[in-house]
Amino acid sequence: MAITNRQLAAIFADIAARLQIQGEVVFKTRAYSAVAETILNYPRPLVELWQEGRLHEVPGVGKEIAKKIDELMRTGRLEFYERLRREVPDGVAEMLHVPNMGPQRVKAVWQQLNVTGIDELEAAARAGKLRDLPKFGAKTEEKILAGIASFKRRATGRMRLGDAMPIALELIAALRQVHGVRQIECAGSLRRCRETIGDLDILVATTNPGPLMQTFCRLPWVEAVLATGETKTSVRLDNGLQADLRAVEPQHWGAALQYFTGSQAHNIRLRELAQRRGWSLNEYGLRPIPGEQTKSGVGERCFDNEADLYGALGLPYIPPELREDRGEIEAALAGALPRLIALDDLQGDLQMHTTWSDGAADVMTMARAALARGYRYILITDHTQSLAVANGLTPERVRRQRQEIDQVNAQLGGRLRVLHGVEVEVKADGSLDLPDDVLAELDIVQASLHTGLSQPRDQLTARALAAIRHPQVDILGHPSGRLINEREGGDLDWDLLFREAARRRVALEINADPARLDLNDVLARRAVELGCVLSISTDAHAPEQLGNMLYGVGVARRAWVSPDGVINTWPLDKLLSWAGARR
Ligand code: DGT
Ligand code: CA
Ligand code: CA
Ligand code: ZN
Repeated sequence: MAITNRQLAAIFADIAARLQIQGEVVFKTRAYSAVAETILNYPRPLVELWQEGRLHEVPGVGKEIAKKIDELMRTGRLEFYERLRREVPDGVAEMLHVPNMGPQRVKAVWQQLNVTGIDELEAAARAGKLRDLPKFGAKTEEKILAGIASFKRRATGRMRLGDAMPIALELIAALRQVHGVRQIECAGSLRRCRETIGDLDILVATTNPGPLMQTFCRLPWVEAVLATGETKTSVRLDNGLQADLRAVEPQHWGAALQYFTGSQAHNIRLRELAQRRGWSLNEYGLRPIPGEQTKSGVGERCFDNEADLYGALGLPYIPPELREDRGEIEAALAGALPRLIALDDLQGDLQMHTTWSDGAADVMTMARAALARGYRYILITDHTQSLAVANGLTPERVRRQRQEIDQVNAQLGGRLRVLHGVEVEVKADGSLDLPDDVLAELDIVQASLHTGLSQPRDQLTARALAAIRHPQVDILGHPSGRLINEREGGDLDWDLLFREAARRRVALEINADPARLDLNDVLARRAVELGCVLSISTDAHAPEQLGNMLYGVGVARRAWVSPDGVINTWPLDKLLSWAGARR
């Protein structure tokens, strides 16, 4: 098969990139990237010029490059390129596509931290490992994380909640200072805690919108102002996300916040309900429909808070996470809204890693961080032996880790209980990666699938079922294995799995890592419907990642989950007797 111009151009562009990372002199790398550009835009297929012996007519194609094109046309491969690919791995070259990662930075993280791909780069940045490299610093680390978020967003046009939330909070903190601001909140999908965000919608109640709009345009995260007016401004942020700022008068705050929180589907249902009661509903409030008799008399009604608006329509307050038209309005009318779980309900975190496997901190550091969050217990769940890339635990190391955990518990003097667990690999045949007697010594065992996720449905389901039927397994971790914007989850027979988990009282995890959020909202709701208990855990690989819990709670709220069905809201003795009852 003939090589197309596009393929040729891609090879030369890639050669340029890898040479740059190696530190090759600029004029050489420029020659390759320039010729790539030329070939991509060349009006005739180069294979024809090659056949005619006229490659030298292509601008930028000198002797060296002509020889390489000839080798590619004749053999379909280029030895020079193959060698370069061995020297600079694909994952390393790919990092060059991340905004804010130039060749020198790629080289530095690769050679000094042994980072060989974008996911590892993200993990290193989150664990604070980049800031200490020469010429990096905390600011650069932050910029690289923004670059990764922007890179990953290209797949779907939507950004992960965990990438959007921190910047939204920073924007809000900055704008809150502006004179005249009474209320400020993020509306839209972020407030509803969707797993990905299309754009940010910031809403402000103010008597003085002018200075607010000006301040917004000048914030350091703003890369471009797309449109600006008296009460609305749209900008593009440096991570590629669009942010809309709207200002409303304080008396319209409630109606506006409700309107701009959405979802659109929820709002449509709410407007229908209002109409049946003789009102028209918009972002300013309720207005009587002319000629119709309204229940509450006449005149327009403004709302300075959302609850009053819902109340005026005969409804209890509906939390934003439920506003997806998934039965919440019917439930509200019937007085059957669930009491949703909140961050404060959690007494512990049941999945985290330490330096015993691929975590960044030791047991004591994680325990102190958990104590600072007000937790009563944590479960340490390091990886097991077959996950060699993560330095997984052998039986012997599990037992040594136990000694360290006992020491930490002794030092903590009962303020926090550190439980000993593992995140045991479910192997390709459904068996577990540690012997039963080792698992039996642990307080709580979490099982996870990290490999073979593309197996056919029957096989994958059988593996997951085998795991939850194992007498020592208490929790199934990140059950689908999906990575948002990166990898689809496994194809499982969910109902079958959920029914079995419910029967065995094995918990299913909502993994709060913003890249996972697994189970997702829809599956978690189904699991609860079928009688399952859940755990919500961060899977933290560094102490600050314990703070990701809010994303997991967001998913649980979107799944209509109440606290009593979540095992880490339980007191320690209840948790341990639940685990003990299965063995
Ligand atoms: P996103 O940005 O795709 O993640 O999702 P949302 O829900 O944030 O959507 P967005 O930003 O287009 O609009 C924010 C909210 O404003 C939306 O949830 C409901 C409300 N809204 C915006 N435009 C309309 C509209 O044309 N009709 C209705 N009913 N509501 C709208
Ligand atoms: Ca939005
Ligand atoms: Ca918007
Ligand atoms: Zn790990």
